[in-house]
Amino acid sequence: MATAAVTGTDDIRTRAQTALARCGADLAGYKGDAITARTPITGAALFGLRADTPQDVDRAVEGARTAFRTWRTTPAPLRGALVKHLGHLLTEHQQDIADLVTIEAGKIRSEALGEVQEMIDICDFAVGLSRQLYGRTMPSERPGHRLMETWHPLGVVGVITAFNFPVAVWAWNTAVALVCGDTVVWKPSELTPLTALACSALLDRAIAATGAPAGLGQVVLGAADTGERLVDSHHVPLVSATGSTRMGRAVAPRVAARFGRAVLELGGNNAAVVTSSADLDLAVDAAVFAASGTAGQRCTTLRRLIVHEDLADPVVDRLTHAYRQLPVGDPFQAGTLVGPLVNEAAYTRMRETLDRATADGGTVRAGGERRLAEAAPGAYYVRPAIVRMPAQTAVVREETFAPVLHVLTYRDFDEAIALHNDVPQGLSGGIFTTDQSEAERFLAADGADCGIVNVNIGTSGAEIGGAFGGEKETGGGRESGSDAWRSYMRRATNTVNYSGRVALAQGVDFSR
Ligand code: UN1
Repeated sequence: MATAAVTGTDDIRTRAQTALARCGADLAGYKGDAITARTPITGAALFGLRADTPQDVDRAVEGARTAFRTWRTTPAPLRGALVKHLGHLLTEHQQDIADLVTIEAGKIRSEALGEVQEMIDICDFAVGLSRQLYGRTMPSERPGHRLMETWHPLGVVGVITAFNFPVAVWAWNTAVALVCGDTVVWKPSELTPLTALACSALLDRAIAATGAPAGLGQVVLGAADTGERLVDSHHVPLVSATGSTRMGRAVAPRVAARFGRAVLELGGNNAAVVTSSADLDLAVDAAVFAASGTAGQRCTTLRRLIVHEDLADPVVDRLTHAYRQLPVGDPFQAGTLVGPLVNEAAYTRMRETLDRATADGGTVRAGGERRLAEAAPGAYYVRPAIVRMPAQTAVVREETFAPVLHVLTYRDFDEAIALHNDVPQGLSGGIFTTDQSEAERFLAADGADCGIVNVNIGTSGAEIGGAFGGEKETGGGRESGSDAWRSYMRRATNTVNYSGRVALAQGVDFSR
């Protein structure tokens, strides 16, 4: 039981200052009173920072545009050298960035270090990619002609990130955008300005060390108006935005109105099916991490468990038993598995969700109560909750960014798939089964309708090598690995005539 006091705000402040200084970030240069950097560990304010004005955003975009003019013709493998250097700096400063992630997002040590590892991994991936931005050559229907495609840099990419993966999502976008020849203006969450300053300092150092054009990576701090300026800028051909579906609804039409491109990674309401053939030890173990890890604050968090009705009681019993043992508390403390919620609003939403679920006939089988309220009155530590639901009611179909796992039951497999898909979001899904035909059916065209679909793995914790993103209200964007890079480039189809004669496609005859 985590009753020990949490790390004091003064210690946290000192630790943040040390990490920022080691990364080379200029905290003093950002001093101000528009944004308050806080820590969910105690809920206290750490530093006051200035916000970038809309004019500052314009200047950042202009700086990134200027850098783009040089960067777009820098050979891609040389662009890779910059990202390689960034990867080295991230390796060197893995502890520092992880400290800031723990301080601002409340992640436990292992998850904070894992997030930085995800950044290092995407740098490796992008360096390899810098020699693999392949275009195809297609057979031309005309004699003496060559038909091919070339991928060119797009321009300035606006990257908008959320508090819960304050640095990895920036790295997915930035590492790939940079090797693609783009430049980046980053608008981090208001809740995590310090991690952003540290990462942007590391990128600046990598730029200086490799002789890349200054200005190709910019950071702008601020609230919604800062983001809006970036979203509306005609000089930003691609906006990659991660956050709530509500944010995506605001961003997407604005980008579309100016014919910009958007990569959206929005809400998830991820489910896993536990079939009667499942290995229950594995399923329960995986579900506990997926549902309660990161205090339920991943877009891939497991929010719904769809269990065969014959197994519902043993599964819920095992889960509640596991939940009772979960150490909730200071994420800096060794052994803690569940850190704090990001703020009071998250806690209020969690309580509202539990009240609505109960009103719909749900039974809270574990958790939901606040912890450490005396030791840290400004922080919001909660026990992750399990709610047995009689049906997939409206509250279950919404994403609540907190650790609430709704357990539903099914009788036949088609019903399980129907329940799985019957939510507005489509990010990640999983199935626990030892029956190959169930697994294959879940992966098939009439199976799970998400962008990420797993077998015998929870819904969270994807590797960077695959494309990351989802369907429906999740926004349809793909970031990170596989061929997600194509969104960051423009494709030119080229036909070259070396025949010395005019030959028209489709056999058109225009002879005079
Ligand atoms: C997010 O929560 O926005 O798959 C990203 C995962 C992580 C990324 C989550 N690799 O859970």
